[in-house]
Amino acid sequence: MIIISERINGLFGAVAKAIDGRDSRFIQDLAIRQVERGAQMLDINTGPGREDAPAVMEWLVKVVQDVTDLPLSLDTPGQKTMEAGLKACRNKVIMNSTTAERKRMERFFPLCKEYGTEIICLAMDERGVPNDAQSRAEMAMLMMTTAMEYDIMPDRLYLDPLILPVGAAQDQGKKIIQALQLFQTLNDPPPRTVVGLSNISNLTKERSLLNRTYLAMLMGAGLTAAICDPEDEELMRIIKAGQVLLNEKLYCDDFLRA
Ligand code: THG
Repeated sequence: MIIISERINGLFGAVAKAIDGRDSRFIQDLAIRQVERGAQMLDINTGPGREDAPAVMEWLVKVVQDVTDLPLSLDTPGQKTMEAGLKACRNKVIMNSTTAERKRMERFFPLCKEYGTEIICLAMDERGVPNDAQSRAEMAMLMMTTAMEYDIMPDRLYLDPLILPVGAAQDQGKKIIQALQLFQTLNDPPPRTVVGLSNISNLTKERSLLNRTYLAMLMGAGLTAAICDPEDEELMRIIKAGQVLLNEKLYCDDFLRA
């Protein structure tokens, strides 16, 4: 399981404030803390409603790269913002993300090829997020075959079934697990998968409990990577235990302390 930190995101009030004040120390301390807590990749998101998103993305990438060599996941639907991030990046990059919308694929797959990145493919299109596993898999397949037309092989993709909040779409939790399993049958070797874990608990009171319970289920279904909060210690304990149980880490009596 690859841990991608969700914390460098203008959605968080303190991060938005640091962006407004171009407080590079705050962002760098935050980035270093993510690495120390076990993040293996950092998601970078300028946050909602910014006219200067391309400039902010460029600034965030530069500031973060000054303190870490970890791969960066550039999280934006905007072409200009994505390009600004790609230009500034010398670390390994994952574009986050394309959807199955033709226009979005036509913009983002050429960038993926030009910059030699990996790319996350979200199972949604202009009609929104489908409400069953089969339709999600059909969209994933469409993105996979379209990527190949741009010479982007499936091993450069991460397929994302798109987690919806349990409070708003309770029937989706199980369907997302089924979608994740279906995705892995679409190619050989099985395509990699990713989720934005905290979506599941949006606007609920027991965020950590829901996040970590769901993550254990997703790990059991073969999830490759999760965008999540490495500062959630209970979540990180579950990940470690899960890795032992899935034979990804060697068992020893002290594994939780190791
Ligand atoms: N898939 C992919 N990328 C994604 C998502 C996904 N990127 C964005 C998101 N979903 C994952 N990242 C977050 C980041 C923060 C939160 C949830 C998901 C979050 N933030 C608090 C909230 O909204 O309540 C902010 C609290 C605060 O204001 O301090 O929960 O699914 N590929």
